[in-house]
Amino acid sequence: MTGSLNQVQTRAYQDDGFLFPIRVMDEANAADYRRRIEAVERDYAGDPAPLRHPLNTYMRQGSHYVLSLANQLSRDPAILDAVESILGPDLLAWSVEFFIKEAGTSHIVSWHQDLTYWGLGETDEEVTAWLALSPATVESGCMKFVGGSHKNAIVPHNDTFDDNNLLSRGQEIAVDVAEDDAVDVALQPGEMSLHHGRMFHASGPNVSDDRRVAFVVRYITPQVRQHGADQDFATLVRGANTTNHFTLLDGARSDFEPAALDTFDRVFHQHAQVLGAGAEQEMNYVR
Ligand SMILES: O=C(O)CCC(=O)C(=O)O
Repeated sequence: MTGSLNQVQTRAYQDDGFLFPIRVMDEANAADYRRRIEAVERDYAGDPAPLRHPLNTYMRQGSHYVLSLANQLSRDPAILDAVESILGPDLLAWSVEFFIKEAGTSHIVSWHQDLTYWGLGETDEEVTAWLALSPATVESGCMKFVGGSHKNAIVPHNDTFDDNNLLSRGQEIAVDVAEDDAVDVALQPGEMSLHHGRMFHASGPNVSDDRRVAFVVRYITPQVRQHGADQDFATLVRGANTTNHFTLLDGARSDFEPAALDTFDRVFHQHAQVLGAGAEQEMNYVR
């Protein structure tokens, strides 16, 4: 499958700050990826935890440093073709994660703009690719977007540290959000959405009887800079690293190799510092 966007699609992304649905693989392929990540969960989610951190910590950011499946999927040509249509030919994966909402749970994601705490400024050179590996419906807690909200600067956010909130600080936009205008981002397995880092977005609880399994990559161009720390890390997934703003690290070739666990910790601690700057409580990376 080639995934380059046409002019109408790229224009829609520029105007709305999001685009969906974009099919990047067939349902059987998506089901296979889901089966593989669920096998990782069975193998590594034991008690006591067989890894240095709870498995979900590895799944919620930097998963491509420790999981070959995440590394492979972050380089999927159809995903990269679509992202290239927005960001251009040189692409780095800054964060790679699995975002899972269990069936029949009350966890939500509050209204937020991704770039608020990432230290990357208000850049237009970042895009999130959110790939459904199970049905993402209103019932299962799909995302919702407010079209055009990426044209705002980063607006004030409050930290709620609400246990029910899947964001690490429970961060929430502190100004009125035009929720009635929000669009539900319903996706079938194998379809993805793209959204801008300043997009106002949120998601509701999963009241369905299936898990909501998503694979999410934050792609940036080499022009982006980390303003919150002296150094930051990323993985080159297409084209060339035309600057040295990010230290390049390799993705995993097999799962949880000892050297990869060290790499993960290096990135994790650095990102925790940037993401946690100014927070009054410890962040939660486990939910
Ligand atoms: O998956 C969700 O429900 C929210 C994801 C999100 O906020 C994001 O990918 O930026």
